[in-house]
Amino acid sequence: MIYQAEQLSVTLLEDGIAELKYDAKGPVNKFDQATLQALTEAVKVLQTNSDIKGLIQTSGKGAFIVGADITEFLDLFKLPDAELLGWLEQANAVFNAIEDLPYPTISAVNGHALGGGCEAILATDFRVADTTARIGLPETKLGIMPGFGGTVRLPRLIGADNAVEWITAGKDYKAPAALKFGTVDAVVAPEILRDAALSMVKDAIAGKLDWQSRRAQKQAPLGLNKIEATMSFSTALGMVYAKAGKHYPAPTAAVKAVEAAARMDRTGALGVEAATFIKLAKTDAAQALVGLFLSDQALKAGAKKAAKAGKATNKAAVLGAGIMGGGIAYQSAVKGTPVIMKDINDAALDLGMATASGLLTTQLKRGRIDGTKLAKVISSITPTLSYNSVDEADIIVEAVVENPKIKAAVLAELEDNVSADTVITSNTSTIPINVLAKSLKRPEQFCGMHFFNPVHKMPLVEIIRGEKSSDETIATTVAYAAKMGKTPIVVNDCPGFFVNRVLFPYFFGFSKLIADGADFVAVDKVMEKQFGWPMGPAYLLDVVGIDTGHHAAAVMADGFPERMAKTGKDSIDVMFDATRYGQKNGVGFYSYAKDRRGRIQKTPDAKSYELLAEVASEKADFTKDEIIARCMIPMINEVVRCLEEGIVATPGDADMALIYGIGFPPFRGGVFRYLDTMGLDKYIKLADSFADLGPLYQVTDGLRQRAADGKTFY
Ligand code: T1G
Repeated sequence: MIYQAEQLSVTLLEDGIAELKYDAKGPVNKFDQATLQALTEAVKVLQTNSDIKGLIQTSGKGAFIVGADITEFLDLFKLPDAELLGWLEQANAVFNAIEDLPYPTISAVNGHALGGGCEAILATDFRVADTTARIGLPETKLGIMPGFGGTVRLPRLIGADNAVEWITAGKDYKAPAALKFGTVDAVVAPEILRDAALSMVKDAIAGKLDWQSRRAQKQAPLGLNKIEATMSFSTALGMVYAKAGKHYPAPTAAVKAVEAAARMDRTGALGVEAATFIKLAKTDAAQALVGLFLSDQALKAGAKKAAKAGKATNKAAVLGAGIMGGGIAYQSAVKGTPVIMKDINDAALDLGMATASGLLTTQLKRGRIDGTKLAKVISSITPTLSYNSVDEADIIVEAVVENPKIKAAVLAELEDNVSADTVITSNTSTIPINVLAKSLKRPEQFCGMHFFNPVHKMPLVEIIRGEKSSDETIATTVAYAAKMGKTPIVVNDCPGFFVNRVLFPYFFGFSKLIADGADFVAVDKVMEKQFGWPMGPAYLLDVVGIDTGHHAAAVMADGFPERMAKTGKDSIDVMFDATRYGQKNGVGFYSYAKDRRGRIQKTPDAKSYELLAEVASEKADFTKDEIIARCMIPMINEVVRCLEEGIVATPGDADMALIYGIGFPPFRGGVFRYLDTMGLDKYIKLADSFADLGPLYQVTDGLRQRAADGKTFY
């Protein structure tokens, strides 16, 4: 061993080959500041030890390096530009030094080599990967871009167009794809990875591999002339902008940086990269997206803890084989938990099985699963009309119709047919868990499990803790949801739980806007294009279903009469009374028809305007800011109330639930990050200017106090 630190070591092997091995104490190798410091020192040894003739760069863990340490980012990004530049320059100095070592260098890549981890392997002359490798530059997903030379070295290695694809998509590539692009030079089985790297470096030392010209090519400016460059980059820029949109500046900034640096030498190109990185690091989008990564990690950690505290689910059961039941059964089975699907009639079971097999067939057609897997998953769903086998399940999800009486009866009957330690959950979207628990003898074994439609696509599952739910019941349910590949978020019981409780005030804000003469198409456009929602409120109501929305609105009005009680007929009632239930029956605010490719298209419908005239005053124009404020303030205030009342545990939980449950624009980071970014004082002033619109616009005393204390949420 010629250098040893906590995170990495350098060993001199036979034949003058040095091995730089990353093997940190924690679960992954990452470039935190301490590792960068250790690498800086290790590289001095590599530069000065005259016995070294070649280098292999390896990892002692199941993955290579996951990149820079994201947990350091929020503090780093707040630093003055010069200090942030210092961080980038330290990494660049050390990667340049590796690239300039006076002997051949090879990386042996296993598992994830992401971000800075990918950039570390780009610094060596060659790369050999094993079949577990996943290589990529995910930085743009965090609202930033590669900062340790990725935008400089990757284009020079695989061409500007390919590099732009890698950098802007932010995804990671499996070893064969990386080989095809030329990011790695060879792919081998994991058992022989190190030997393959050793053999390559020996070949290079022996002059059988021309590492010098390889290196020279990687360091030279891109061989594009100005016209070629302009043409290829402007096409890429157009495509990237069309996909990322104005709210996500990182992908387009990255393309511009690659373009600007294309004909520069390494120093100049790294300078362009660093300057662009610093600009992006200071954007609200970067703060929000990095924050979301951290909140997501906190949720994952919670799910891991739950898996230890709760009971393992080896078999599950779903009661009620409708669209939701079928979707839940599919999701359970496809992620490896066999599931019993019980209903009271064959037709319903057929529908549930058809839902599951339809989803599997789509996966098969897309090449994501093969026929064997399809057969295995289908055979792990057992349809049944009787309770006989239901007791085999460790956890049961009740998903019968959303009717309190029917659910109560089904739950009571179910409890009598299962053993005392079975966990029972209800997939209800509106009925309080404490109400349903009353029909059970063992309410401590019961909680809510609110899936979102379509189950296979929506990442969130709200786990609702009733007054009597035990900690073990919650832990078992959280662990099962995580096993299903979902993000479980635990909330306390209240009407609408968390997501619907905050969504309906937003719909009420929308309805009031319509009543005051706004055009629903214009509102949707502003909420989509300006605010960034995937769907505006009218469109979302159509997708949720006006009948469902109408029912939930009544539940919310009942639950929170002081703020949400009806003051008269509103736009949702108008659509409901006209049996315009939205996408499900082809007409709602919009009308829906399939286009030639079979995709459902919406068009504004004159009939809607005619009907809405009953509740709307004369057409009035609202500014974009007014539209956003009038829709968002009721939601924001309700989210704040939920935190103050302990319905959600943390701002991070709330923000993730909003993003995963209803598509709150990620670049805004959720309601609490949005408030922090805007400034609480500014928000309160804004909300107060709309206070005459009613109690939904009243800011809580808690928020005023927080603002007065100068506190933020994060
Ligand atoms: N920073 C800090 N911790 C990280 C991390 C990272 N980059 N990546 C993973 N972890 C921790 C994670 O918190 C967890 O810790 C453990 O590793 C396992 O992760 C300058 C700017 C790698 C695909 O964006 O996508 O380099 O909870 O539970 O599901 O250009 O983590 O066990 O204590 O998620 O198998 C670019 C982000 C940074 C990669 C593994 N890198 N990570 O997923 O396990 S920007 C990324 C992931 C950068 C330079 C720049 C995933 C994963 P603990 P896990 P997993």
